[in-house]
Amino acid sequence: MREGDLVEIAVLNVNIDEGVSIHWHGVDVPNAEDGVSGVTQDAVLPGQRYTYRFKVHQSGTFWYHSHQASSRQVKRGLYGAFVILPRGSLPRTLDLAVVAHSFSGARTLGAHDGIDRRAAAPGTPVRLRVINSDSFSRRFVLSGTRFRVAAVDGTELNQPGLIEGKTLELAGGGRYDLTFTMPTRTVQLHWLGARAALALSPDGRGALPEADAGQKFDPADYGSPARTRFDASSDFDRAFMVKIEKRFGFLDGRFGRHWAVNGKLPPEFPTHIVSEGDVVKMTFVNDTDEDHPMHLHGHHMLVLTRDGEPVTGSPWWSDTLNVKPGERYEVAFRADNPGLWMDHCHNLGHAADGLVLHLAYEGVATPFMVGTRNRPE
Ligand SMILES: [Cu+2]
Repeated sequence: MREGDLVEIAVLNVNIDEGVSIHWHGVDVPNAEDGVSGVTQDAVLPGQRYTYRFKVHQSGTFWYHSHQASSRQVKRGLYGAFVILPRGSLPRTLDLAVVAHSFSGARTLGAHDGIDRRAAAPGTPVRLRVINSDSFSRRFVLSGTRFRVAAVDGTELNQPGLIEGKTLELAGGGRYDLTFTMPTRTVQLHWLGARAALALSPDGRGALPEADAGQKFDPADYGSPARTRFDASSDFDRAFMVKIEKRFGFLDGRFGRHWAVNGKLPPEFPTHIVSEGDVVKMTFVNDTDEDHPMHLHGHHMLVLTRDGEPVTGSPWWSDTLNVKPGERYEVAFRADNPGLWMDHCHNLGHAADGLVLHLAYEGVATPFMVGTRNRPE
């Protein structure tokens, strides 16, 4: 589809007993189309049909997945790439969406758990849209060419420079667009630690380049700064803290060490309440020993600082920000999409274990209930 298109997608649940709903990850749709069962709709039960309809105002790399019992359903394959091309005519490009996913241990890129070889004529502009549909951070290497990270989480970067050999670590749910001009030799996108790879060469054959893991690519100092509608020096209308830790207590009647936010266990997590137009600062602190890819629905977050250090490269907009153990991020967003939105960890097992917050616009309530039928996580 293209930016500006009115998109209609009919979802028919043939035989998934627990129901489904489809969320458009990273696409800032109107709230009613967000596809979260129990928040923006009821789960679609077997035999039922549900139609989503929205205009796409962004262009870039997104994905869709079930938001009903998502920790099980996404793992088992209820997901896909969702690519929105920019307006206007495009140069002829080899444009490939590459979804990385683990099926009970088998690591796949697209439909391949081995090497997917394809022919690409030298001189062809190539865009690889790498999507991590797993719950855990995954690392990739693109070898055989210099390249640019043209976009992060569906948002183009400003003046991304040529890089080579860097390890690309993608948050669970995150996306990087990699662009390069096809050389005369083989280029390989390799999932580190897996057999899965995508190899492009002029004749679809040939020796594969070494896939050495280099220094980690860091969006925080990549590309050039540009003006944004707000930045670290803005006056914020609201400021929220999300400090993630583990605490002993009861969750659904189970005693144990559970995910806590600001010292509280769910359901006593804070709900972040905003008014339309607010410029909001949010601070994420990870006081645990696991990554938490924090995914805010309906909005993109501008990353301001990491561990107190300002972002010095291109404006870095994220919808799925990986907060690693010990890290602290400050982000900002404009509350410009009224509704009731999830803001949750996209390690879907963590979400199922309660690591889910909500962003609520003043005066907005939902008629849908989380309970027996609707289980968004
Ligand atoms: Cu998490």
